[in-house]
Amino acid sequence: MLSKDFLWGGAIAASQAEGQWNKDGKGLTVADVIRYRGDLDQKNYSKHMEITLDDVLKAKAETSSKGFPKRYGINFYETYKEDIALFAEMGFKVLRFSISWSRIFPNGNDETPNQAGIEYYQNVVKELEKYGIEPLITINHYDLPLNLCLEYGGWASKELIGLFDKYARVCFEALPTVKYWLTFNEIDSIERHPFISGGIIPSEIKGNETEVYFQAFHNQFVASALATKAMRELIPGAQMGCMLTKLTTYPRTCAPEDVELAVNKNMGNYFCSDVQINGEYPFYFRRRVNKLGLQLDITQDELDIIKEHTCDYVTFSYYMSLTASNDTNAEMTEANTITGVKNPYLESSDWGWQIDPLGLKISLIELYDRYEKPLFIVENGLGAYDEIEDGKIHDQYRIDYLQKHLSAMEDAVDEGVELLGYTSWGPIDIVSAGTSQMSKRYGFIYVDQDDEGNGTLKRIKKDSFDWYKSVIAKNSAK
Ligand code: BGP
Repeated sequence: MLSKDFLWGGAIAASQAEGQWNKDGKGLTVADVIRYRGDLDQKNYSKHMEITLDDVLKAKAETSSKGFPKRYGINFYETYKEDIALFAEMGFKVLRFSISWSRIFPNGNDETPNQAGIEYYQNVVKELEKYGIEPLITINHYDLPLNLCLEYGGWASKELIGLFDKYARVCFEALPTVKYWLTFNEIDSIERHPFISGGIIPSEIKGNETEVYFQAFHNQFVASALATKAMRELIPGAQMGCMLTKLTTYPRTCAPEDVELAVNKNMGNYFCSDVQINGEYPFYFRRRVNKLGLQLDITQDELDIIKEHTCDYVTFSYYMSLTASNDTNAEMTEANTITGVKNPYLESSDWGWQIDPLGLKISLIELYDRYEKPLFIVENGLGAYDEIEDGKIHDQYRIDYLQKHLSAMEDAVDEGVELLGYTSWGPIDIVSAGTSQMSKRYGFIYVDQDDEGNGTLKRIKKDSFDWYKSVIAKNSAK
């Protein structure tokens, strides 16, 4: 049985929803230089994530938002009051959203913060609190100020640690009523897509790529720990979470070689949350550093900071599960931010993500067993093509996906997992992180806009809107 104060809601990110990419003093972010690539295979996440310095500089010079969906999003920057009213109508208790660093410090390293940016987020929090909706804020969600990429090489540079601390402190001072915080979205994703997660352009790396990524991991861990320290000073009682991409991986067969592969992949999936919850580098990290002979710049002071300021709760995104196989001919399939080996026992979404509700229960129990900290599902949902028929969107496929995942979630809670809440990803249709599509829709609310940015931006409730409203009212999906 879910607790009576279970936090039901939804999750969005600034660069996928706000739009108004250059309004009220906002600076350019790494998301603003990502073009929509309708010519590419829409399932191939990593292809869409590829970018060179030349691509970045050409995009930086573009003054129009045409072709750059993350520059216009769904205009949440201007429609947030109407959209929040729709979330309130469903009975939301929490909304996860992110602050765009470049609305606060346009270049990431400006002397003084941009007051208009601060006021925008204060107004969003005020609007949420009007309806009794808790804000859950991600301080950085795939939209690093572009200048930090170009001037410092992104998170490969320790310069960003102090700049992030300054930025996080401005957020805490501006929003002292916010109780739930996260530092980096899917902090484990730097190796998978270094540009949007770390502001690192792979083709510009001099030397060992893995060494740069592991240095970036370390720098983000230190920055995250310092932000946790700052939050505790500035908002006593607030909670800091870590956030991982839960990529639950099964061995494709019981062959020991497949099992070993799956064990290593799952160990690799946990190492970031291990650092942020346990406060030290786990065997997995040390083993890779030693095996690869990585030379990292890690000081004892930094290790002490990581040790002292660990997180209060564990959050994660879960969409699908994967398998691992040594069979080089095994059929592959796309997944969230990576490609994996297809599981013949599971159905797939239109983007190849394998639908595994029981995998969510397995993930919850594994995470709770590992950390014994409160958990929070901050992303889950089905990206699908929705059609408008007689002015309605009959998204029974989305209801089925969510109902099965929520039921599995409740089963895990019935077995003793402490779960604070659930925020479905994209409660309103927003721009896809991986492919910049609008047509990959997750919402309970349809937004009239296509992949090229054409449309009225009209909001239309889907069938799943009333369904989710009833789930929240019953405090159960069963
Ligand atoms: C996660 C990101 C989110 C969200 C989600 C769905 O990795 O944290 O930002 O976008 O993936 O991915 P997509 O939007 O590519 O379907």
